[in-house]
Amino acid sequence: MLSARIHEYQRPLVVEPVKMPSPRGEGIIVKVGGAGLCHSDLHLMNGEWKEAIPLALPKIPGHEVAGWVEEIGDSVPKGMFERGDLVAVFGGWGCGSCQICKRGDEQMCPIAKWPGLSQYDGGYSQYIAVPSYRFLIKVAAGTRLKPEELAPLTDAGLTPYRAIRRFRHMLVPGTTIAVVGIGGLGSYGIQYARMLAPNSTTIAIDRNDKKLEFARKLGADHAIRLSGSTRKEVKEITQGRGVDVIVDCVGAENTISVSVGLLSKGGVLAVVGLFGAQVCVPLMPTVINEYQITGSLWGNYNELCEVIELARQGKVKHTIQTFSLEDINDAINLLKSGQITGRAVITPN
Ligand code: FEH
Ligand code: ZN
Ligand code: ZN
Repeated sequence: MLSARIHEYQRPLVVEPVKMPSPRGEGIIVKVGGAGLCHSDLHLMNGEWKEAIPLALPKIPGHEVAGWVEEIGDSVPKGMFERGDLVAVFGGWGCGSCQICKRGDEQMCPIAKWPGLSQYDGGYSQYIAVPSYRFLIKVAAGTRLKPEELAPLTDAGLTPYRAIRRFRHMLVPGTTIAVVGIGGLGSYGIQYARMLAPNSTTIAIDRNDKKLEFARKLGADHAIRLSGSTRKEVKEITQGRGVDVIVDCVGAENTISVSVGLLSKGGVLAVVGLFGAQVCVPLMPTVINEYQITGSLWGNYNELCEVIELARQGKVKHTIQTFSLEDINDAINLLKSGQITGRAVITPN
């Protein structure tokens, strides 16, 4: 099969033939229909995460995957999957037995493995070996969702969903939610803000005017530029109250520090982006205003089912740019230089 692999950090991926995997036990081989390109892949390929996520190279990255069942392992319960089924790959490969997995958050399992971000190869390949059928979500036959639309839902379309869903109880009428960074995650984030908090005001924040325009099209009530005057503009929009829930899809040191300055009393800053290395916030305002600063990791299996259901109902707008596997390094360069609107998706088959 043809795959794109990291051979050396800070070098382009090498597109080359690799031995096709065979299904083992409860595993399933999926023919990749789409694999979304994530900023996490850029950090990984750049070697920035080599201590946190040590990889044996060469490695096929790609953790946002959908496609069709190709081969089924012997221990997969009979009748559960058929060859050709359209499936989304849930990327938090937990042990299934620990308390965190049992409570449903397999993406947070202490020994979770993620495709392309662990010893398992990912989806920038014609085929991916998924170690268990438990990590597949079958998409009902007859839905109009294409694998290249489904793939980004498993990460970019899932991560902001979890973050907003966790704090939706705070988003009563008269409140405000802001999404910082209108890239792959943020473009879904704006849509979920409108869906899950229809009576709150939605603000999109980005430094790029084109992305702000895009956010308005996706339903943001306000789209404002990340700059020295962001705080003043947000104060005006919220009549001095500040923002109740902020989802920072960038996670850079400056987006975090700007975001903290926008919070309402008791407001939540949920950081989902991983651009920076530290969260540094001023202590006094954090304590006296009871800010809640939290991380939010990806999403769980059930949340992914909910996201896919919203998409099946036609409620999610997909903005994707597809690239062949041979052109993956072009897609990577476009993502690096901020020239992708929505998600770049590799379509290897
Ligand atoms: C990164 C590293 C490890 C787990 C999950 C992640 C997410 O950012 C994937 O997008
Ligand atoms: Zn990702
Ligand atoms: Zn576990």
